[in-house]
Parts: sequence; C-alpha cells; structure tokens
Amino acid sequence: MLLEYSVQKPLNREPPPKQLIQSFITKSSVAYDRNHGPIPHIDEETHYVRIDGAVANVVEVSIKQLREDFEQHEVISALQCAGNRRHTMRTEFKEVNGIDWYSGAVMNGVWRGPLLRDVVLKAGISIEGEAHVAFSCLQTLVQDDWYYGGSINLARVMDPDKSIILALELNGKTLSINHGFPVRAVLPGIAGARWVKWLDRITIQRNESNNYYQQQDYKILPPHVETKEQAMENWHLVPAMQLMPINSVICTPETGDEIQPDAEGKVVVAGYAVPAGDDGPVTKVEISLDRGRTWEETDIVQEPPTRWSWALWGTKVDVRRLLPAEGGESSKRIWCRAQDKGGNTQDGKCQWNYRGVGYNGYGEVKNLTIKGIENQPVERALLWIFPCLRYMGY
Ligand SMILES: Nc1nc2c(c(=O)[nH]1)N[C@H]1C(S)=C(S)[C@@H](COP(=O)(O)O)O[C@H]1N2
Ligand SMILES: [Mo]
Repeated sequence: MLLEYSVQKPLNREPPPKQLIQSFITKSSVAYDRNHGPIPHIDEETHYVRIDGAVANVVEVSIKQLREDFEQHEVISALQCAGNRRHTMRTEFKEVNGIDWYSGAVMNGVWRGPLLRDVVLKAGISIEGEAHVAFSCLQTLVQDDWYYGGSINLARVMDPDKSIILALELNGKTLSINHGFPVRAVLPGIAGARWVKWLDRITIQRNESNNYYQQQDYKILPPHVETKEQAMENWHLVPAMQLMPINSVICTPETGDEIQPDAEGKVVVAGYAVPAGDDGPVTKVEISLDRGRTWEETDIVQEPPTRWSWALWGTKVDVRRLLPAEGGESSKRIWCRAQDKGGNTQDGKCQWNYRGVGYNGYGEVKNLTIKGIENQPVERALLWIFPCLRYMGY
C-alpha cells in the first residue's frame, strides 16, 4: 500500500484566513490537514469496516454495502481541531505543547453517508448501561501509538438527531485521500480528534477508547499542570474533550495588515464563528474597536443551515475610529465574540492549559496600519478625509 508522508513528518497544514472564508462550504483542497502519521492510500474494493465488541454479531461491511445497503444521510457540519487557535493561547499566555495552529484548523463541509446508528443496529448491541463507541484506524503507526483511535458515547451514536454518519462523501464528491477515503467518522459538534479517518474498526465497549489520543491528549488539563511529569499524573483525572466550545475569529484583516480603506474610509472586517457543541446555530457576532468597552453587531452572511454549521459574518468599519487617538496601541485592535442559539457566549475568559486545546478567547487582530493615513502628518490625513466628507454630502 502507498503511504504518503511519515510518522516523523505527518502532513499538517492550514489555509490562510482570508482564503478560508471565501466560501461557505470549504473546498476539500482548502480544508486544513491534521495527521498523526502517514496518509494511507486504500483500495475501496477490498476495504471493509468491522463492527465488533459488545455486539450480537460481528459484522464486516464493505464500502459498497455502506453506500448501497443503508439509507444515505447528509449533514452540514464544521470540523475543527481541538488545537485550533493554539498560537493565540501560546502568545497571549505562555508556551503550550502542540502544533502552532493559527485560526485555520477548521472547515465547513457537506458530509454524506449512512447513519452510524443503522450500521450499529445491523450488528446489534449486547451491552446495557454506559457504553462507548471506539473508532480505530489500524492502517499505520502514528506518532504516539500503534494505531489512531478515539471514542464517543454510545447514547450519542444511537440518537438519530445527532447526525453521526460514516462519511463516504464530502461536498458531493468521494472523500479525498487526505480527508479519510474511503470512509471516516463524522461527529457533528465533537472535536476533530474523534473524527477518525480511514476507518477500519468500530468497537462497542464499556470504556472509552484506549488510544493515546483519547487517554493522554486532547484533554483540557487544569492550569496548575505545567510539565510533562505533572501531565502524566493528571491525564486520567480529566475527561476527554468531546463537545467543542463556542468560538469566533476575525479572518480579514489579519494581524499586522496594512489595510486599504474604500472611498468612504471603510474596511471590511469578516470572519467565521462556530457554536458550542449541539447548541448552534450561531445567532450573533459582535466586534469591538475599543478593547471590549463597546460592542457592535455584525451581519451573519447566510443563515447557518444546521446547528453544527459555522457562520460567516462581516461588517464595514470606519477606519478613522481605529486610529490611535492618543497614540495608544489598543485603538488599533479589533476584537470579536459570538453567541449561539443555546445562549452560550464567547466570554473571553479562556484559561491556559498544557496542551493548548479548546482556546476560545475573543477573536483579535492587532498591529493594523491604515494605508494613506498612518505615519503621516495630521494635515495629510485631513486632506484624505475631506474628499470623503464631500463624497458623503457635507
Ligand atoms: N486515522 C486518523 N484519523 C484522524 C487523525 C489522524 O491522525 N489519523 N487526526 C484527527 C484529528 S486530531 C483531526 S483535527 C481531524 C483532521 O481531519 P482532516 O485532516 O480531514 O482535516 O482528523 C482526525 N482523524
Ligand atoms: Mo485535531
């Protein structure tokens, strides 16, 4: 079998923020890639998924069967890495452990395939009480374990309203190799780490997945845990991350940008927002030009079609309001925050944690310079403003 990349150097990349928000549905080729090992090229003719563990009958289903023997469902859902925005946690607080993601480790896709519930029912459940569904990809070694795995509650899988599917398609096309061909778990509302790609095995079991990435990673350790040794003593005390928190970021302008105002002296401020877990859609995104003293509502570009979809938002801002009135740095920052249907708000109070996961402080861009105004004598700035005023009818 062909393997691309390696255990030592897996493919991890994110699109630039401005590109990310160019379309409501993220193209497969634009979507971020997150891997803990090589990318396997699988033959869909011979591939099958085994459903085992606490089941009445162990079943092995081929890709053809997944496509033809089960009703196909479609769900529009964001997929987000638990470490998205880690860079901001690192720079706002202190060093964290993990890939230095900016805000592009998220995408919004149309996922299609059978409901996992239907496939599990085919095997039959032979366990009562609390149980978990563990997903495994046994194709390759990964950085910290001999296979990649993760799990979620069985109750969630059995609830058809949670739209948990075994995806064969993304955005109307067969899944791409990078994103899990021929089949991956799609778990709306849940951290990307559990959306196992190149799925081989689904096990119904009493406990959570034993995999490293369920047990010793992707957990929000308390802030007093600062070293690897302390982490080792604390992993088992903290629950595995499941539902993602509410979040929003500004994708344009970007930190450090030199921005060009339009004829009215305005610039577009835009980004994405994701709801908390199942509590979507996002209902409101606000920005602040004065470090949180006042907030103003932006436009949500398109009503999110499901409670797990992201929202794209935008507004136009008069850049003169961003000029450093007293030469203060703070006036050249823009913040954003979101609210969802379930009433969750992005409160800007996110704490540091060892692995840098689940960061959802306010979205922020800073160090903005404005073309044609900044670093120029006041008179020249005024010269620039007068035509604008005339244009506006004064
Ligand atoms: N088999 C396998 N599945 C995996 C991973 C992996 O390394 N191997 N990474 C997980 C993580 S941490 C994330 S965030 C998502 C990333 O999915 P993507 O590469 O399609 O964007 O896949 C998840 N599923
Ligand atoms: Mo991830």
